[in-house]
Amino acid sequence: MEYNEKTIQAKQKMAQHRREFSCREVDEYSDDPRLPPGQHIVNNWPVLDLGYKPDVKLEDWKLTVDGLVTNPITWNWDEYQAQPQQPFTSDFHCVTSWSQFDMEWLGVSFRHLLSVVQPKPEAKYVLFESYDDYTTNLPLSVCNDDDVFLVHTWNHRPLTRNHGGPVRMIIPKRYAWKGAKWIKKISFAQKDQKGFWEVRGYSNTALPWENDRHG
Ligand SMILES: Nc1nc2c(c(=O)[nH]1)N[C@H]1C(S)=C(S)[C@@H](COP(=O)(O)O)O[C@H]1N2
Ligand SMILES: [Mo]
Repeated sequence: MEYNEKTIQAKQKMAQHRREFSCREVDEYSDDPRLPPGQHIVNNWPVLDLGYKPDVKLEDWKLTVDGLVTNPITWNWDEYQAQPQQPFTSDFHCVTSWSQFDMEWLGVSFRHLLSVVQPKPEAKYVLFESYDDYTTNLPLSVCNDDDVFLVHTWNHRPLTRNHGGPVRMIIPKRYAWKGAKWIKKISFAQKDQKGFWEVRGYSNTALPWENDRHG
C-alpha cells in the first residue's frame, strides 16, 4: 500500500502536539447553530485519505461482518443492494475544520445490519476496516443510532471512488474520520481496538460539538 507518509506524519504531529488542526479559534463562533465549534462551511466536499484510493469494482466488492455476532455475513454488491435502502440527510464534519451541510445519502442503515447479524451481549465495540487497510473504531452503543449508515449514493449519484465508493460508512455525530471509506469489514468485539488515526493521537471519541479532536 503506497500511502502519503508526509501527510500522515504531519497530521499525527498536529494531533500529538494538540494543535487545533489549523481550525478557527474556538471562540470565533459563527451565527449558525448547526456549525460545531472551530468549524467553517464548505460546499465542495473535499477528499481526504491516506493518499491511496483503492479501485474496488462492484463485482469484486464484498462486506464481511464478523466477531461477536450470532449470524456472521459476507454480502456481495447484489446482496447489499437487496437490503432495505433508506434515504437520509446529514451534516458532515471533518476534524481539519470544514463542515458541509445537507449531504443527501442513500444506503442501508446500521440498525438493519445489526438486526441481520445480531451482536452477542458481550459485543461492546466495533472495528471498521477498509480496502486501503484503514481502520477506525467506535463503541457499539454509538453505532446503534438511527443516523448511522452504509451508503452507496450521495446527492442522487453513485458514491465516487474518491469519496469511498462503492460503499462507505456515515456517522454524522462523529468527526468524519470515524466513517470508513471503501468499507470491507466490520467486526464486533468485547474490547476496544484503536484504529489508524486513534493510535496516532486523534481522539477516541471524536465529538464535533465538544471540539474533541485529539486524544
Ligand atoms: N478507508 C478510509 N476511510 C477514511 C479515510 C481513509 O484514509 N481511508 N479517511 C478518513 C478521514 S480522515 C476523513 S476526514 C474522511 C474524508 O472523507 P471524504 O474524502 O469523502 O471527504 O474519510 C475518513 N475515512
Ligand atoms: Mo480527516
